Parts: sequence; C-alpha cells; structure tokens
Amino acid sequence: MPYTAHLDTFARDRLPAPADQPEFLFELPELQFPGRLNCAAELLDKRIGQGWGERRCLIAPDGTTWTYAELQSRAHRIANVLVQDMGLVPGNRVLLRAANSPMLAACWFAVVMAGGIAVGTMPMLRARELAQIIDKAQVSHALCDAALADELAQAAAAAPALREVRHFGTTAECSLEARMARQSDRFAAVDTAADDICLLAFTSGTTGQPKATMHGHRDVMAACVCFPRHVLRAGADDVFIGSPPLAFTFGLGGLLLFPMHVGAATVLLAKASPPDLLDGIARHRATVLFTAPTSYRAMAEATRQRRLSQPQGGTLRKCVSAGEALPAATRTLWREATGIELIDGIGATEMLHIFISADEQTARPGATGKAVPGYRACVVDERLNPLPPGQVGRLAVKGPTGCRYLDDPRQSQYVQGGWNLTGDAYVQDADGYFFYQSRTDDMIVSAGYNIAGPEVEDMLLRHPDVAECAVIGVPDDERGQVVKAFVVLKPGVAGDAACARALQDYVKANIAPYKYPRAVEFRSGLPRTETGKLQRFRLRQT
Ligand code: 3UK
Repeated sequence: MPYTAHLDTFARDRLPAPADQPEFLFELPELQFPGRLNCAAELLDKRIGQGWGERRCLIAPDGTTWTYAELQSRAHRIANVLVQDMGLVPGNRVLLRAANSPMLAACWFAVVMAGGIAVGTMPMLRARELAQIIDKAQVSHALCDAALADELAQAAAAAPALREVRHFGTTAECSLEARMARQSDRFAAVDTAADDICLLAFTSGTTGQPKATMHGHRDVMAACVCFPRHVLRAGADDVFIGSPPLAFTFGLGGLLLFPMHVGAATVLLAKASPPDLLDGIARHRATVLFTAPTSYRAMAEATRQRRLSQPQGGTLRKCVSAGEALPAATRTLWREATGIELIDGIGATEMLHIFISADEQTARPGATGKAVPGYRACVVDERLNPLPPGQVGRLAVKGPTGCRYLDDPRQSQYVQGGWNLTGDAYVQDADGYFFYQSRTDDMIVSAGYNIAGPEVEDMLLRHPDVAECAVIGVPDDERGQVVKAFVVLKPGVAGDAACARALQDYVKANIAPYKYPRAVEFRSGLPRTETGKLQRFRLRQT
C-alpha cells in the first residue's frame, strides 16, 4: 500500500478506479513535488520560515489585518481544537460554513494542516442542500459562523454522520474562540502524502445532482504554479480582492491560495456585490481583482468616475474574469472604463482552477486564450479525434490537476481516454487560441444551423438598452428549435413590442441573420447559481 497519513480512508476508498482517472502531467520543472506534502504547511508555515511572518496577509472589510504570523497562530490554535477537543483524525471531512472572512481562511488552514479534508459550503445553501453534502461526504465535523448556524442545525438533525459542530463569531462559552484561547498556538502539521485528499469541492452545477470533486495537497500546490505564475504574474506587493466564495475553487485559489503563494495580501469581503467591490478596491487600494463577467459589466458603468486603475491614478492593475464566457463586449467596456485589459480564464471545479487563459498582452477579443503552461488542451470529436482549426467540437484537457469524483458514475462522462471533457464546445483558430461556443448540450440547432447562444448574447449586450441577457433554444415544430432571448433592460427602458423588434433588428444587422432571436421575453432578472452562473436549464423549463 502506498503511504497515506489518513487513518480515516473514506476519500481514498472512493477514488475513481485508476482506469477512470485522467492522465496527470507534470512536465514543468516547477511541478516536481516530493511524495510527502502538506499544502497548508507549504503556504503558511513555510512562508513564515521564509521571513514573511510580519507581512500583511488577510484583510477584513473594516481594515482589520492579520499578518502571516497572526494567521498561523490562529490556524494552529484551531488545529489543536479540532484534534484535542473535537477528536479529528486525519482523513475526516470537516464542513466549513461562513461568508468569506479571515476566520474562515484560518479554519481552512487548520483543517488541512491537521490532515483533515475541507468541505466548503456556499453561505446561501439551505438545510436540505447541506444535508445532502454532509451525507455524500460523510462529514463528521463542522466549523460554522454563528450567524449561519440555523440551517446547519436543521441539516444536522437529518444527518447522523455529523458529530462535532463548533461555532465562531459568538461570545458563547463553548465558542471556537473560547476553545482556541485554551489551546497552544503551536501545531505540527500532519505529514500527509502529496496525493492525500485535502478538499472536497461540490460542483456549483447548473443542472442535476451535486457531485463532489476531490483534490489533494499536490493539486493545490500545482494550481499555484500554473495560472498564477505563468499568466497572472502577481507579486508580494499585490493586494488581492474579489467576489467568489472560498467554497468555490475559483475563490479559494484566487482569493486565498494564490496571494499566499507569493506572499501578497488579500481582502476577504463577506459581501461582494459590484458596489461593494468598487468600494473595497478603493478603500483597500487593491491591485488584483477576481470576479465574474456580469460583475465586470455592472461595475464598468459605475467605474468611469472612480479612477480605479493605475493608468487613472488608482491602484488596480490586474483583473481576472472566470466562471462564465466573457463576452467581447464586456472586455471592451472594462477597457474603456479602466484602461485595463481583462485576463479571461476558463476553470472548473473538476480541474481545481484555470487551465486556458491569456494575459493582458496576448488576450484576444472573444477568445479565452491558450492552454496555461502545465496543461494541454485540444478540440475533439465524439470519438476523441482531434479536430482541425475552425471546427467546433468538445474541449479536452489534461494537466497536473484533473477530475476525481467521489464515488460517482458520472466520472466516465467527464474523463474519457485520460482526457478531462469539460462539457464545453470550443473552436481553435489557426494561432491556437481557444474560442468558447457554448456548453456542449446548450448548442442551439435551428433549421439545420448550429447557433451558439453566447454569440447572440454578446451582440445583444452591445445594445445600449440591454443590462443582462440569456439566449437559449426552445422547441419549435417547424425549425426543431428557435433562438429565444431573455432580456433584462436598463432602468427606464420599456419592454414593449417595439423594443423587442429593435433588438432583433440590431442582432440581424450585426451577425448572420439566421442567429437572431425569433422570440424575445423581458425579465426583471435571470436565474443564477450561488456562484453567479446563468441557469439556462431553468429558462428552458419556463
Ligand atoms: C464555464 C467558462 C467560458 C465552463 C471555475 C475558474 O467556473 C468554474 O468552475 P465550475 O465548476 O464551472 C466550470 C464551467 O464554467 N466557464 C468557466 N470559466 C469560463 N466558460 N469562459 C470562461 N472563462 O462551462 C466550465 O466548464 O463552476 C472557474 C476557476 C475555478 C473554477 N471552479
């Protein structure tokens, strides 16, 4: 048996069979990792050994700042509480439940340092969804913000696996903080194997039953040296900020792991709506921003007056967009508002983080970018044969990270022949740039034409009256499907027949007329997941 520090082998026992796992590539020199690795010790304890102890690490919305050494002493105390008071054994799953905050980050490091498996949960989740997660991951311990205790208590009543719950952010006698005060601020990190699992990330899933993806200590370190080192290139003097929850791997990487890997500081905002983000950037003099395309679009309007970026006298210098396709129109809007060229990147919970991207200098409108160093990507047909440039097909990737679903038959859909198939339809150009088309199952087929909804959305977004939109195919007797647009108008614009016609004419005039939306419905908002992704399947159900 290969070495593991896990005494509780739940995760290891539920890995996909070797033949169902993707091929992992470790071709770059920076991807050579030792057989024993604890990523929490690497990102925190090692940083202090390196002399970064007094550097700023975590910044709360009110400006309260923890240095690397202060985060370490909290994480070590929590690790001692987990092991001494709560009986944590390496390999146990620990549910984390809080809005983004320094305390949530300290809990994450404590769990991982103690050899536990962190199970992040979005603050918006309800008891029903929490119970599903607890049951699927057989979660035994939880650390929970007292403000979010109710739904967890309801879930716990229905989920017997959960034995130990501790709350923070309360003055109660049995609070996590009270227990921390009685523990030592020294904890020796568990000597985990590089491939011991350290986090379970549930897919934000725009459809269907939740799946748990598994990532190990090596995967975390690998993610830190691919996109961040080769594309983002942030440094120790940067101040990161953004919106994705730490329970979403986009947020975990962008707002916690990546800044700490380079010794930077990170602002953890509990609320990160576009106006909150704008305030936070100015107040904390943030330099690196991670958020989603819709958020950039909403901020662009308001940002013109705010001088956010360096070319305008502000501080912001790097902006990453991921989670959904970035419409070329949004890229332009942001550049015009701030002078900053967005860094688009496609990532996935299954892949841990971003694997195709382009930096500010090499970005092309409408393209996601090229394979991030460390990854290989191609466009393939139904039988996994590579397709030439210009042909639309399925995106296939492999690299140092990849998909391992916890005990799930859908493994064989995501991983085929060693490749991770993300479910996205892409086309490559002659220069190797990848252009997103749609989700594979979202491609609209109307009267024999293939139409990618996002292309129509991009055109609608260029119209001055449109705030947000979503384009899907709806069943049609004559054409199989017709293109339908759901449109949220800017305030003060009337959603009448004349407006619908104007939008249709606008699309027809600017892209091939067969792509225009034959149906237009006005809405006051669009259905989104807790990570902000459009739920097209819910629009199809209406
Ligand atoms: C879509 C994109 C076009 C695409 C994620 C960065 O979004 C993340 O993970 P999820 O598991 O969703 C994955 C799916 O989302 N997508 C994401 N980014 C882009 N489509 N352009 C993009 N730039 O369908 C993908 O398969 O929620 C993103 C880092 C970590 C992540 N988990």
